[in-house]
Amino acid sequence: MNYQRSSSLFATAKKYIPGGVNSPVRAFKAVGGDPIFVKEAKGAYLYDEDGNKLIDYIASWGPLILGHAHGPVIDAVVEKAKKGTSFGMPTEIETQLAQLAVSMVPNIDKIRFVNSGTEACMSAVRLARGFTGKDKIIKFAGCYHGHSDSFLIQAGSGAVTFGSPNSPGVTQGTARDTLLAAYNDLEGVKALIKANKGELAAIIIEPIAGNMGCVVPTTAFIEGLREVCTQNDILLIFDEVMTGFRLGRGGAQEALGIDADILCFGKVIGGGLPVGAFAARTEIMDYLAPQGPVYQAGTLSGNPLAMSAGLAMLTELNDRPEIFQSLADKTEYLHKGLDRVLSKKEIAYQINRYGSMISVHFTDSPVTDFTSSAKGNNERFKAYFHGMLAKGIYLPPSAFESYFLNDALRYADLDETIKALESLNL
Ligand code: KE4
Repeated sequence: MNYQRSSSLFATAKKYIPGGVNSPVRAFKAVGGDPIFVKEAKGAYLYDEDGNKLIDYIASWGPLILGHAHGPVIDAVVEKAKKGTSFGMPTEIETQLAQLAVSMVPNIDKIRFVNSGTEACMSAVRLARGFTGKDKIIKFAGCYHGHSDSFLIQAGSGAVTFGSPNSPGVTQGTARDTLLAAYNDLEGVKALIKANKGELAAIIIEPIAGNMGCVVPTTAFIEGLREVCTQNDILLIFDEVMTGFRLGRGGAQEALGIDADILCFGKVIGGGLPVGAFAARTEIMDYLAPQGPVYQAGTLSGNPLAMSAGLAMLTELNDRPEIFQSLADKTEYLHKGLDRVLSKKEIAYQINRYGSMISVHFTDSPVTDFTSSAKGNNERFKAYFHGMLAKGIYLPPSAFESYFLNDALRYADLDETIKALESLNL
């Protein structure tokens, strides 16, 4: 496949945009080579600037769960845009999306819209600190909650790719209030709670992790986490930016049967436009300005254009919940096919999967946390990524990411993906 125009566009982009991209993980640093520039997309397919057609497994990192340029979403956005895009004033559609989200997600009475998952998680932590009057939080190595200072401590996703888990610019003062635990290590969490008695406002976690590849919590760990939070008056924050409205109407809370105190959303809730959100029971949410003392704001928060995309997407998912099972079935089919092919190649590999989230790791030990994920053979991952790309399969350009299947993918696309892997020498 020819990528000349992408490379030329990348060279120009680098003159005006740091690293040529507006988000680091897109730059292919983890896999080498120049990033692919997309011209347009429809359904499960990307069409790049060199005329290549690619089967898409990232769906803009999760949002496009119904496929690219999905008719009802596009129609809603076009119609709304004709009436103005944003007013900085309340509009009915914000309440309509809020009401729908609250009806779909367990344990929330109210929701506040923001413009990204980062804003959602950052605001959720500030709210937890304001509500509890305590400063410290626990996060997990390999989990990524956006690029707010408090989270860039052994973060996952692009932050790991750059091998600079503690980003310059994050002060010691900030880092001091973020404690680090290992995913699936409940004893480690208990030790941190004991050593910081009475100081912990919240524990924030990706309930199904996607930013160290897909990593699934053990039942004992996630149930134990809920228990220790309750026992120690610590708020449990589920970062459902990836899992929310992807694993099912009620996201990871419903799938795992765990009640969180504050929920963070992004990606799917915006239908492909910039929307994040955080939500909780009234007692907590009413601490937020202008109702309560915890300040949080945003010029474009809840803008009707983005709301129209989110409302169209969540309405369809709410009306057609069978989509979630269909996505999980397709992901299981892909898992079995990749497993069948890789098992014949006599190489060490693991495939982690939950719902429509899946990832391949080239390591012989189970991937249950960041340490085990980081043991993956990245040279082999690079060969895998570029080999699949050469066959027209677009996977996440980093081993520290999850794939996101979309509803437009057909079984024929999955077969083509499995066949492409069969042709690779890894
Ligand atoms: P954004 O600020 O990128 O909208 O969301 C931050 C975020 C928060 N929480 C979770 C669980 C997330 O996965 C993310 C963002 N995900 C990455 C992909 N792993 C976004 C891709 C990128 O950084 O360009």
